Amino acid sequence: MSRGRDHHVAVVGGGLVGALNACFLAKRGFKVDMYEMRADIRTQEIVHGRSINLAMSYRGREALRHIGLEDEVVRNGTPMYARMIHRLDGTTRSIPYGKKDQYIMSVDRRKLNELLLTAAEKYPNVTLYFHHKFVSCDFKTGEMVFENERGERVTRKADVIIGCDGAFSSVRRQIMKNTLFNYEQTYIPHGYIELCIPPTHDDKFAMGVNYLHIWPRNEFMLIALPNKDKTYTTTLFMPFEIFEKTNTEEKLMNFFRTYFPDSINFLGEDNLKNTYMNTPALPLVSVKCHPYHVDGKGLIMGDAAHAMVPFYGQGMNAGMEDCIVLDDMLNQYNDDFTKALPAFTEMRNIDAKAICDLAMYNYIEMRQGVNSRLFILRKKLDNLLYALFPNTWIPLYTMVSFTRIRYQQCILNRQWQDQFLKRVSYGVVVGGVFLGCYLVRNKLLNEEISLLALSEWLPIHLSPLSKWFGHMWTQ
Ligand code: FAD
Ligand code: EGO
Repeated sequence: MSRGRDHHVAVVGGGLVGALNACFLAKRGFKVDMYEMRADIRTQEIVHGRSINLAMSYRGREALRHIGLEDEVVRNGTPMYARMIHRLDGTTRSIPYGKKDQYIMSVDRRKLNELLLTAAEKYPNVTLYFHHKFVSCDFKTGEMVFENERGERVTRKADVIIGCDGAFSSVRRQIMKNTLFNYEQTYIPHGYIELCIPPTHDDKFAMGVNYLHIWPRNEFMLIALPNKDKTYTTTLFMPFEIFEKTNTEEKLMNFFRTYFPDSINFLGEDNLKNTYMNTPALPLVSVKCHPYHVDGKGLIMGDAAHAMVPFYGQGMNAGMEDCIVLDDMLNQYNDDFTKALPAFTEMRNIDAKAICDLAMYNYIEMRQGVNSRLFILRKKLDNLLYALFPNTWIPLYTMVSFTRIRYQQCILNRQWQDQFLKRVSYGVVVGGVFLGCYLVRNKLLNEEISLLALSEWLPIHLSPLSKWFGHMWTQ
């Protein structure tokens, strides 16, 4: 069989994962053809689509480092060193993500995509095709059918077809027809719209810059990520049912005054009304499937393989990490796709399922009674234990966002932590009561802190997390 330089690989989809994957494969020396259904975004004035900016963490950065793009992306992004929690009364609290060098980055989706396309194009062995909508293929012969701008069908050929064509993947649909394939998709009741917080009159950021701003309100969630142009992209998540009910400007303003009063000043009333009334809420879907490969001939990666709800900020990061995993497999099997592709499924399926579950769990947890006070306490407790036992006690968010510990292992570690907390929590609480009484009597702690600690640490320890995962993983 043909290997290495003379091997033709087709990458379907020129989004974040497709363009990055083209770079990875080109670097290995394959002849790469990338097919994107849309126009070249670098030539477009307005690009329609989802989410304007994204939180990039360690896994995404590591993937970019492999192809020498990390520094440029970091230069173009805005670091977020902490989350800023906005309480209902308008007061804010910030809790750092970790040590100074542990931060997530707000990156512009379009800029990142453009950078990746330009990087891919620089390889002499890469060809980019736009206006090529993948329609179908035969994995045995490697023949693919595309539809061009004028609706005409064109046929192309490749030795390996890799689908990086997003949550509604056509390549996946093709795999579904051909082989034993398990597939599961879940729409959640929530949808989202994006709003924009403009700069202030004197051209400054309206809020703290280097934060991920979160307004946790159970059923409703608002988040804001900073952009380079001093705006924030603000995302409102809420049930479609509420979107439909909130259908007049008056109802909208009442809703915001009730749940996000401080955000109105930042957004501006007219801006808020205009955007809300003129943009439809978009759905959120979670996809799990197995396997990801068809013999040594086909593969799906990124959202095509594992779309997830955005409540962990890991979709793009996981998709980019896929590219590292495939690269590792090709190293291990000396560019033999018949061995590397099954190995990719074997390695990645477990971890993709894990991060899909973690994202869904965050959705459930944030909805079910995680008010701002509990959120702050849980994060503080995590940070405290992390500071005390940096090697043993790594908070879940830290494992997921600042390490490349396998997603599945992150869950297992967290289960161990929860088990441990459960066992010692009674002792800690009893000891804490005595210590607390002692400290209060000696006026060493103010009343608020000790009361909060006593009344809320216990329920946090006994959070249903471990039970929930215990249930899931023993099924
Ligand atoms: P896509 O970005 O969907 O790209 C697929 C590409 O394939 C597109 O260019 C499309 O035009 C093309 N295509 C589709 N069908 C065909 C076809 N038939 N033929 C040819 N081309 C085709 N992730 C994070 O890591 N951090 C975040 O903060 C974050 N926030 C998010 C917020 C929201 C609201 C949403 C919805 C998602 C968020 N994500 C985030 C997830 C992230 O957007 C995705 O995981 C990521 O875009 C997946 O990249 P992809 O290349 O696999 O798919
Ligand atoms: C209790 C409450 C325990 C995406 C909440 C854990 C996600 C979850 C959507 C944040 C950060 C990047 C994000 C944290 C938790 C992006 C993220 C988090 C959101 C929503 C998001 C955090 C885009 C969950 N990271 N995160 O710890 O700061 O904690 F709020 Cl709605």
